[in-house]
Amino acid sequence: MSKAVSLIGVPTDIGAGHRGASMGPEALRVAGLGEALKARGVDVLDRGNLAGPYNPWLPPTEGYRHLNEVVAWNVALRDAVAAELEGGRLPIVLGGDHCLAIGSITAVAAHTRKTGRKLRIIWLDAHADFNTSAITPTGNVHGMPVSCLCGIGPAPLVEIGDRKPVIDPSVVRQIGIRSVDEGERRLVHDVGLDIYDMRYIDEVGMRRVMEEALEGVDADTHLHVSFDVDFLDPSIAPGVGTTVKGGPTYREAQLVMEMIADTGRMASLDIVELNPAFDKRNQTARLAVDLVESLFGKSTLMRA
Ligand code: 5AB
Ligand code: MN
Ligand code: MN
Ligand code: MN
Repeated sequence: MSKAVSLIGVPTDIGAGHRGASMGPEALRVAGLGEALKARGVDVLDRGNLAGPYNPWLPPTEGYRHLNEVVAWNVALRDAVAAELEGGRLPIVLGGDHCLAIGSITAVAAHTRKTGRKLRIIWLDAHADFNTSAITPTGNVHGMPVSCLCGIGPAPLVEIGDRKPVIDPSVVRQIGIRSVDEGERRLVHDVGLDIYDMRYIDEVGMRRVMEEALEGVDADTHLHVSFDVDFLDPSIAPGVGTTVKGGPTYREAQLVMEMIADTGRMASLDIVELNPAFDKRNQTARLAVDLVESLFGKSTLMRA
């Protein structure tokens, strides 16, 4: 794992259904993300925040809210992430809502093609984020990043990369899923998306889920983690716009992060959907920092 990271703040809620994820980057900084990584021996550069259009807070047009603004933010993020990867640093995207995974993963996918690496995406979320304009119940693009990356979506988003589709659905492993819309359910089934839903996690346990999700990850793999904070159970993580009960516990979430860290292959990370307007005393931001420390090797393991 690269020991040099760059924090990229992306203060926007342009793709979300609630205002406030725009405050996420600052909440993560206040919770001590940079300091916690430095304390682990990581070389941390905080690049500050990207700039982009203000949220006009309009209803959807033709199935999308704020499509032009979503594109502008994602183009800026794509270029910022590409620059960090180019410079050999591990980008940590401080969202911002989850539409930003489009820009982030577009840069990551292009980088893996350039370097001949295999891509594996671990998508930690309560939601599948595979909606389209035809089936979305909301028009919010934070519910569409995975479909857009897989080539299903509006032209300016599916053509944001050097290749369309940006990724093949087979590189994605979704974990923690427990809220999928009706049309979305059919679509993820049709494309064969690999979803480890909460029922499966309950039945086989998080250890086996992660073993399966990480299977095949080797020295040639670029592992991207897209961490939607609503992955976590809302009893421990209230600071998100779209809570869904029945999520992973603190220990289950730590195990996920520890097993990812054990691979040593994480090379890029999104932390998204943190919404300080819903949080209590920044506890969700502090929990996110705690989990990111585990992603970077903090462990409670005594028996190694
Ligand atoms: B998140 C919903 N499926 O499309 C939609 O937080 C919610 O990035 C999407 O996972 C949640 O609006 C998007 C109802
Ligand atoms: Mn979500
Ligand atoms: Mn999401
Ligand atoms: Mn959300």
